[in-house]
Amino acid sequence: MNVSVCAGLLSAPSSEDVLRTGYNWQTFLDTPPEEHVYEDSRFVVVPVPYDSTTSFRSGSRYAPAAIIDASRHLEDFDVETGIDASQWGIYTLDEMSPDMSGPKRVVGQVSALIEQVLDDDKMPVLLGGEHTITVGAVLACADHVEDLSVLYLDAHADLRESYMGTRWGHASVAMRVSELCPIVQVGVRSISSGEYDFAVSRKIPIFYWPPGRDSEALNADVCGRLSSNVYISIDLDVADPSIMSAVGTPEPGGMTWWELTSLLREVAARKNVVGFDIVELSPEEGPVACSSTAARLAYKIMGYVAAGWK
Ligand SMILES: [Mn+2]
Repeated sequence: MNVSVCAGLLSAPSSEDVLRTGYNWQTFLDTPPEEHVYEDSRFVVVPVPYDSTTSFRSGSRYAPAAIIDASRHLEDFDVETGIDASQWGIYTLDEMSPDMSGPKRVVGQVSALIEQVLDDDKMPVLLGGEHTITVGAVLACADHVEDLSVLYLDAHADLRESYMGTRWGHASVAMRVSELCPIVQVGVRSISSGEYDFAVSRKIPIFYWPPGRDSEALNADVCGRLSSNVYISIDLDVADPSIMSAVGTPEPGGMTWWELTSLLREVAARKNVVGFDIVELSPEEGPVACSSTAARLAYKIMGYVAAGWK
């Protein structure tokens, strides 16, 4: 939340303060320009407005802007963790301009971007866009660290070899990721028989939803399946439509806010989180509360990670 305008009124304002009448800097948390310094930031928000392989309800290209806009209203302090993750610096890149010649090209673009962020020793926070962009991020992370695994939260298994003529679409993301490093899937409640057989034959751990046991046991089991370095990918349709209806392909019976955040908190406490993404928000398909929920979720994870940096 930007308080520089108020602060400016208490002391003799500079001409710059007088001219600064707006609040909307279009940065995550509305970070004002003087605090928005790439070199000083541990988190880098990477907005990727791409949704061209979406097969049902498109519109996730509008999600990065909607999430960043909603983040203006978040408190910097998080009462659950007792910390203010913004102290570690959050830099928001300009929206990536997707190469519209095909999803494979977009994967390459994302990969190059994330590679740079990791080379600069920062944590990428990818805001989609459709799930396809995750493949690019995982490519970069797998290149950057040893012993990487992916925690993949999604209502859908996304294990199709190809879908609607492309191997790089949103329905094949977990399949492509599983070719790069081990993957652990949580929250699945929509899967084809072919995908199911594939997951069994390849021993891909899938924690279906509902889990049929308490969160503590489940979270421990999920952590036990992950390696030391973890990339987290969150398709927002993993959440129940009662809290997240603004997604392209909603599925009933999903995770509650507390189930989702308790798992993420546990993973951040026990593993080295290399980066994460939040994808598949389609802001125009649901109430504006969904954009706020997505923004809060992104900032929650930053808090869980930063708690380990204290
Ligand atoms: Mn999904």
